[in-house]
Amino acid sequence: MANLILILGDQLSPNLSALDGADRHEDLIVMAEVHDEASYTNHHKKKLVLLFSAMRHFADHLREDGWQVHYQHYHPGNPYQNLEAVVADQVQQLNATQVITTECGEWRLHEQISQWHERLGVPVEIRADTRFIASKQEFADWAKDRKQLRMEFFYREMRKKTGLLMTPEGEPEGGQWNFDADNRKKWTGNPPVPAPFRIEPDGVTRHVIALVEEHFADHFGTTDDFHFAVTSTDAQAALEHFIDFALPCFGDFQDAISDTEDWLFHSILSPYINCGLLDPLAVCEAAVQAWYSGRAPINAVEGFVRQILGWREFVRGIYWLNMPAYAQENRLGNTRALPWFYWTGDTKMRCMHKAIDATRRNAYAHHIQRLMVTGNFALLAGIRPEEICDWYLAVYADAYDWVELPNVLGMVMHADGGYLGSKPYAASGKYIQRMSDHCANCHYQVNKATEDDACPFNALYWHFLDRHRDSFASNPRMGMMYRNWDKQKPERREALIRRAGHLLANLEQL
Ligand code: FAD
Ligand code: DLZ
Repeated sequence: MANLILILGDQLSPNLSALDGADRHEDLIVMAEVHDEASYTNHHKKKLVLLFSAMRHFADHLREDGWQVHYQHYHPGNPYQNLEAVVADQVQQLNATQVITTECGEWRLHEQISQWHERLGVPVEIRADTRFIASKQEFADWAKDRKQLRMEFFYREMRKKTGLLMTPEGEPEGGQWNFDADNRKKWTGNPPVPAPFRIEPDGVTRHVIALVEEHFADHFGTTDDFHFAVTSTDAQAALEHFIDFALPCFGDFQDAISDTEDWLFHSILSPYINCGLLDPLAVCEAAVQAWYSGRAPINAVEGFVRQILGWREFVRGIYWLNMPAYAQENRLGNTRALPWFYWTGDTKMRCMHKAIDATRRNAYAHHIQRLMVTGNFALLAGIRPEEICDWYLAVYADAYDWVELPNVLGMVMHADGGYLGSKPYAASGKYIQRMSDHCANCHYQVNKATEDDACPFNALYWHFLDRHRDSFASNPRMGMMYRNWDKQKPERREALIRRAGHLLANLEQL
């Protein structure tokens, strides 16, 4: 009585619920590199290399551990180019009595798998993904009857649930839930940033790089200098590297942006956490241990834990509570197309060029680049949510719909009407100047707003506020912005709106 156990490309965890109670001798694990998953978006080449190589290593590891594994390597000539076709074929070959899988991370594929029991003619058991700290039901229960969903309050529940950074008396360690106010320093070169963790590609990865170069040549990005970990052992080493060298400064410089350093003090762990090579709770526990043993300060450790225990769990909850309608939201009524320079980096705006160029090279940009540079620009320019969401889904090694969509559509674009965040993260060039050293190297002048060489973020910021006055003027967190706008002379306001109109009509030339 054999079961077929399907493991997806982002389920590379030995403690996966689909494996609970499985029989190494009877059951068959199926993993498959398929065209439909590799091309539902223009995945960055490095993301494809990471996933295919990590999947291959994981399958080898399972075999060494005594499991029977059917693994399909990618080839455009394969007869089965989607997961259903691979599974259907294996169900037949094995004469399987049922299919077991862990719930899929995104709506698109989840919808398909939910219908497999009818299409395959065998029962399909879909188990909860226990790698998340909150179950979907737990989040739904928390959200029920709340007028507003705010990450901070959900995060406190997760702190209490896990006991992370909690005293035996049930109080937050350090006397505060949140040390964000300490985490806004600009980075000016000191302390020096640690070298990023790197693993040189082994034979499997080199083979996959060649495969991606051959069959996915038209995808975004480059495979050059691929140095991601592709096994859980190496991902664990990446975690230790972060804790030893970057975590102590993570908090102080969490919001900083640099003209010369791609990674600063960030962990670069999301690609591993999201595909299952690292367990999110274990990552948080390791950071907390660093605080208890005096190796990192509380503002760094709390800030880091909040991102995973708070934001990561919160956006996943929002996603599953609101899909599929959430993906259609466009409450600000945006209509503009995504400028082509998002794909090329070919823009005179230094901050945008640097963020997009890093994205192209690394399949990575840190949070503040995503939020306050490429995201902020898309918000101010009124880009259609669907287009900017698809860009973010394509270009990052950590991008999956469940985490990308709420971050982009909710946090960045405010397209959900403030459901996820209480106010839009709209900012002028001044913010970028305060947090980075880009502006000194930019073609545009950050201290100007209406002239031909003025930083585009400035006039676009005022235009955004002005055109969305009805949506935001009564938001208490935005009152000051509107008072600043209103107290400017009418001629100045007209000049700003004129300049913004010109910029919006000529986005491609910026
Ligand atoms: P660090 O800065 O070191 O943070 C530690 C960890 O916290 C990350 O590894 C990640 O697991 C978690 N985290 C931090 N912020 C968030 C967040 N807002 N939502 C969920 N998890 C978070 N993250 C993704 O994993 N996939 C995405 O597709 C993604 N798209 C984003 C798009 C936009 C527009 C924005 C503003 C943020 C997005 N994020 C996404 C969140 C965040 O930017 C990345 O998780 C982070 O930059 C990953 O780099 P890191 O591992 O060095 O993170
Ligand atoms: C992202 C991705 C890619 C690029 N390729 C595969 C694949 O070939 N086979 C597979 O099983 N999974 C892949 N994935 C991950 C799935 O798309 C993923 O399970 C969903 O995005 C759900 O989060």
